Amino acid sequence: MMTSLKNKIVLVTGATSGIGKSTAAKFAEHGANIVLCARRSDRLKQFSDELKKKFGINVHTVQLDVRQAQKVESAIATLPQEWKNISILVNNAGLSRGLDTIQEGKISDWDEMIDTNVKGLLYVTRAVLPGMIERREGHVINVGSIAGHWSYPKGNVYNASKFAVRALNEGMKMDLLGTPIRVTSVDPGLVETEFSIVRFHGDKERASNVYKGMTPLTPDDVADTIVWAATRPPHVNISEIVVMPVDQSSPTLVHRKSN
Ligand code: NDP
Ligand code: 8X3
Repeated sequence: MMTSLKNKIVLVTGATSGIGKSTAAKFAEHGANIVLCARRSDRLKQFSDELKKKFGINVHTVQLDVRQAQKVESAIATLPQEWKNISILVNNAGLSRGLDTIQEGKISDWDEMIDTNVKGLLYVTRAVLPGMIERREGHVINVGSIAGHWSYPKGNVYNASKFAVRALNEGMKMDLLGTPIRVTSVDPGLVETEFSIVRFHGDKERASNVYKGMTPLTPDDVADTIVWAATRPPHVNISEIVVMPVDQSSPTLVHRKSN
């Protein structure tokens, strides 16, 4: 029997944009109640209102920077009673900064990627998992990347952060063996979101060139994959899914139309 999402509590990090926002909306469409986490409170408020109105579900917002270990711990520990029983955690908050050789890379960019993509994912998971284990119910879904399967020139630290997510995904499944908790990594190729604008520090023209002449994935494509993994029968663990646009076969092999 498929796992029902109705009235389940789903916590999504990085829910103010792109893949996280679409994922929250897809879970809401299936009747789940959603905890939206991200740093931009104006977006959280607006999106929460939209979800409640459109799907008639409950939404709780948590303004949270996943890099702040103590704040993450206290945000999860002080969730209102009716929001404590998180069934699904989607570790999606993440970013790339810069596309530079190691010899020219900016240390502040490296810190931001490692602190968000690796340490932030760990802090949130550490705070949420004990409750899942105690209740004997839960699913952690990590948003990795094809960048965690293949390195590419100048991807260095972003690649390393996503290789780390893959290692943590594998390790979590091992550490949770013997519990009913499921662990999945969803690893997309090119998805058109704010990702490249963030990578290029706000340079929208450079960002749009990343997707020029090809058809990228949409955030909804990735959200569908995440929801599919979450709705498999409880004895089925989808460990890892790589999802790419038809126009892409590795980080650097992208088919582009010339005009
Ligand atoms: P977006 O930039 O559109 O969204 C990123 C989200 O992460 C935003 O909601 C942002 O919210 C949140 N975020 C960033 N830093 C933090 C932080 N420190 N604390 C809390 N939230 C944070 O990018 P995507 O949707 O594309 O990225 C989502 C995930 O998908 C990332 O892990 C990315 O690495 C991965 N990915 C993306 C691909 C792509 O091609 N786009 C391909 C493969 C994987 P706010 O700024 O409000 O905090
Ligand atoms: C994002 C995809 O190829 O830009 O994780 O690194 S890529």
